[in-house]
Amino acid sequence: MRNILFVFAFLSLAIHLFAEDGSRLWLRYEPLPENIATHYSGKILYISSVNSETGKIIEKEFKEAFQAMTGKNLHSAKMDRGKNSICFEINKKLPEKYTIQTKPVKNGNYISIESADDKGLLYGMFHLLRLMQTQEDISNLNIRETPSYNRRILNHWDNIDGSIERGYAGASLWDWNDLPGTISPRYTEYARANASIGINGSVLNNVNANPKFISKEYLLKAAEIAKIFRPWGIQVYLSVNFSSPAELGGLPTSDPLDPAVRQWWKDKAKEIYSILPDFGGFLVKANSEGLPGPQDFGRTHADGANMLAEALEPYNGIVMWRAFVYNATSPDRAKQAYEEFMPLDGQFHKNVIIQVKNGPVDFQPREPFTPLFGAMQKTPLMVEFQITQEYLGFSKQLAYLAPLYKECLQSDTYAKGKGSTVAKCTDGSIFPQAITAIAGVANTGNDTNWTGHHFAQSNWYCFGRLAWNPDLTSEQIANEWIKMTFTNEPAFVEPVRQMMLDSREAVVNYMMPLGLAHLFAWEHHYGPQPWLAIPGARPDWMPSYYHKADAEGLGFNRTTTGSNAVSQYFPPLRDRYNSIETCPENLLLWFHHVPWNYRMQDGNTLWDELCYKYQAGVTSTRQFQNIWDKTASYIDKKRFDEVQYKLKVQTRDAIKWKDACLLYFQTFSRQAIPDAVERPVYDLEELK
Ligand code: GCW
Repeated sequence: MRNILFVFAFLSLAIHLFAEDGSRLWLRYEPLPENIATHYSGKILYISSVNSETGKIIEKEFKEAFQAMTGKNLHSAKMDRGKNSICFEINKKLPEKYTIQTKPVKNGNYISIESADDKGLLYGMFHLLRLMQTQEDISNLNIRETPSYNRRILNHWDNIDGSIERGYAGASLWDWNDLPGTISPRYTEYARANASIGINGSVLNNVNANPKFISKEYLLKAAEIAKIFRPWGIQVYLSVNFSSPAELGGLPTSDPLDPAVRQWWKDKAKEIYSILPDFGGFLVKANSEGLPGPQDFGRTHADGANMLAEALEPYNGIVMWRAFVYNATSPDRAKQAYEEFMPLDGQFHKNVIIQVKNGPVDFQPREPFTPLFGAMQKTPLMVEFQITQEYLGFSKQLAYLAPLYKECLQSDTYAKGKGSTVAKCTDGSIFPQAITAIAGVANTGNDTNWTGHHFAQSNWYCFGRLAWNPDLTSEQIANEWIKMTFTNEPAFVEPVRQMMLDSREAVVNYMMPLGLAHLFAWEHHYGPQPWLAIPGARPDWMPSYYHKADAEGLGFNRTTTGSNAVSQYFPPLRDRYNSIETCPENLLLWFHHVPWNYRMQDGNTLWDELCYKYQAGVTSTRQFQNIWDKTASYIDKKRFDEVQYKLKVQTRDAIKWKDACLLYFQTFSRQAIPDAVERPVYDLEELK
């Protein structure tokens, strides 16, 4: 009995060597089943010509992972490519970023990972480990990989005081107070996680930028972070405040055409590169939401961006200038980025790239793509996605975002005929461009599990994977992520994958279906407040600006008889959106003001359809609870319980969304909620 207890205690110690608290992300390297493990036996690590810091990282990571997964030790050798060895080799002439191939050798074969540089070998290593973790067959490999975008960047909206704008996973990872003296071990963990999914850049601070971030004091702090990131292939970038010359430098102006201001930025760039030799460049939010910019001095976005670009050019730095601009008086916010930036096409310096949010308003659960994609043909553009779930339920709700990202990247702009997808218009394949990039607003924080919700890790993961290759399917990515993060057990993987794939549409349905947008509560953007009307507040911050509900119907008329936003798209898309008959129903209320009794494709009236959509959203969240409850035996109790609790909150809040929106819109439609829809459990007045 005592022995049994002892064995049991030993086993559970072994099993819980690492707490399953989500901190290990998708890099858990769980032991492989015996039959698979034997298959990998006898392989030797062989690294040639990689003596860099990165080379050391590869050797350590691969050995540890291999040992953890197979129980077998690898021996480093620098001599020959023996049978069953795994070789990491620099091949300067390789056209791809890396290859992983099975190659013959005397009496057998070996695995060869090749790249022109050590960063490529790092990515190749993580690729091979991923194949092992997901129990793929690695006996006959012929993999050639090249990333679609050269710069794959996380944007952190992290502030100097450690808070994170729209962050739902604790405080900032960067301990500005303790830097540069104290280095958190999480900097390395963060860099490693990013490298494992191909992310190679990080903007450390909020686009609502404190000028102090480019003071010498803070540059020295950022330099310590950069030192940790460097061998993992991650470049540091900073957001800058356009008024820095005045606010930090004490100049009387920050006018971009003022010679003293231009010189100030040149000197600043010189200082930055003396401290951060491989600094990536600036991210700029200017003349947006009250932030300063060139228009304050009667200058254009191009004047502002080009001044910064000239300062960074000698050091190969770039400027990512955001197109997120809108003002309170515009009759249609969705048109503004296009109106302000199109006239400037071709006027930007060659190291400027315009960073454009995926949709024309603001990271809503569903928007059409921003019409600047495909339209600005003489200026490089990059997509900005939001990984943090500002408008998709924070870290309280499960919403797997690969389908949202892909919907945008695969949208056909028709800029150069059929097939001119947003991805192709931004990756250099249609419009040759010196810089290609893609950005995601990070959802990381100092929570133990990094992202608050265990499933929110999948959004960090899928952003990286799609930034590398937008052609991967949402399903494929979910599959990998689930297997690495939880278990390879099919009885777990399959239903959980389906839940993930359905989750974004569920959120759309219970929050704002059929093309509705911005029904969010004031400021925090979590719950519904479609009725919100604050006297004197900016009209474009009020939900009624977007839904336009009245006795006749619902939705924003953006057709040729309305704001004419449709004209910003190329034909035939423009015409498709313009006609109520051909407009995709999932964007109907984005483009049209639709009568309550309008017949939808399935024969329902708009009102009934709207009710069914809200119900479908709630029903999905119930299904997620059911699916999850059946998974308890496959995973650890801690993560099971935490996800179970969050799914309960999600259903509760989905019901709130449904009741709030239907009861409010009912005051306009004056029609009954169909029988098949659950009766409201809240009162409108109570919700208000
Ligand atoms: O989505 C909105 C957010 C702001 C954010 C802004 C932006 C950083 O509500 O918090 O500010 O967009 O993207 O600049």
